[in-house]
Amino acid sequence: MTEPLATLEIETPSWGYGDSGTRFATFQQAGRPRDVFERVDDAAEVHRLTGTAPAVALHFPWDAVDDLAALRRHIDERGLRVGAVNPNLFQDPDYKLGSITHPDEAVRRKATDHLLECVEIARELGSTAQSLWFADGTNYPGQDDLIARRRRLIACLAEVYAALPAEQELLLEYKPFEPAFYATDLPDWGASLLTCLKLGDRAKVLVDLGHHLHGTNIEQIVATLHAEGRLGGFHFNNRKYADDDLIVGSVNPFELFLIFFELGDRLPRLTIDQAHNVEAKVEAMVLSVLNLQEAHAKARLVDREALAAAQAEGDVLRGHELLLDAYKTDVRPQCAALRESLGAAADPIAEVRAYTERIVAERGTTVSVAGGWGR
Ligand code: RM4
Ligand code: MN
Ligand code: MN
Repeated sequence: MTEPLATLEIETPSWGYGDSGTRFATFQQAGRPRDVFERVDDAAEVHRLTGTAPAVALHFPWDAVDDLAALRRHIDERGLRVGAVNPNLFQDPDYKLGSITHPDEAVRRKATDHLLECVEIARELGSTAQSLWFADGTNYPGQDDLIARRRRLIACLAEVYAALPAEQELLLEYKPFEPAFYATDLPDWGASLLTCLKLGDRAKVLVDLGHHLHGTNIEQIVATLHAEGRLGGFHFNNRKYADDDLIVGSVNPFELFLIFFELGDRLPRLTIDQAHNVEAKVEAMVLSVLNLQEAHAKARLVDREALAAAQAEGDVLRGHELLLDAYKTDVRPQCAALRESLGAAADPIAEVRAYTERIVAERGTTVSVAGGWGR
């Protein structure tokens, strides 16, 4: 009975527990973690309550420490493992005109060196992926040479790929706009995939649900990349408008269900990438994991045999109805029972409130000095 949840492994993001903001303000929250060790503690609580969030993805330098072995030990002691390592190439003032696409060779060198440093960090922490997102792009036509930027991007990534140990993959995110508003250097899955094909087999595309223009059929992108063996994983979140980074499944739960349906039994790396600006952070993360559990469980209810038969017969609506049958099933009791059988909580939302009260009392309202947008 534990099977459907036992196959699910969600990585929660260290940066989702710290302060985050919009370009207007960052609201500091009482009880927020003061360092990466406390961010790991929050991730461990999410796993304890849900039973399916055994890894924590890290962001560098937000999560930088002097002693990586101590961080690895802490993660281990909390019953977690390290997820993907996410280099940060978007906050240093040197990157105003780009990082690995910057017109100045010296800036590209600095950016590439950070990526290489992250490869070593991952090796020391036992992580198996570099998850890359570049804020690179231009704001105006004519600002820079688009083809030259692409050449620079590929040259830098080829150097990084060559340095990857066998156990690490390179995951490449894309995003149509923001912070650049004319031409983002990796704007869509096609641009990411073409780059991955140039790099090698262990370079794969990462799909962030908030990184598409409206009307894009994300589940079809997922199906295509998955079939080609080039789907590296996800950054799960949800949005109404753009890269809103809201709780997974909060706005479009049907899309989430369809994504799991397309994934079938072969699940890639499933990471959450959220920014909680006004909501309680640990509770938001728990809710995201629960929504992922439910979407996954519903997708497994689809009668695939009947579906194949309907499709073969050209019965247009029968196939659609079979999907709806699964989607409309209330799987909450089943998921609660499965969580309990994994030793997690039947009702994680009810239990997380006590944890939030405890961390507010213990951590207080001290301003954190690092670890996210508030730094
Ligand atoms: C970006 C992108 C990256 C994430 C940063 C914080 O929009 O989604 O994956 O690391 O935000
Ligand atoms: Mn992302
Ligand atoms: Mn994003």
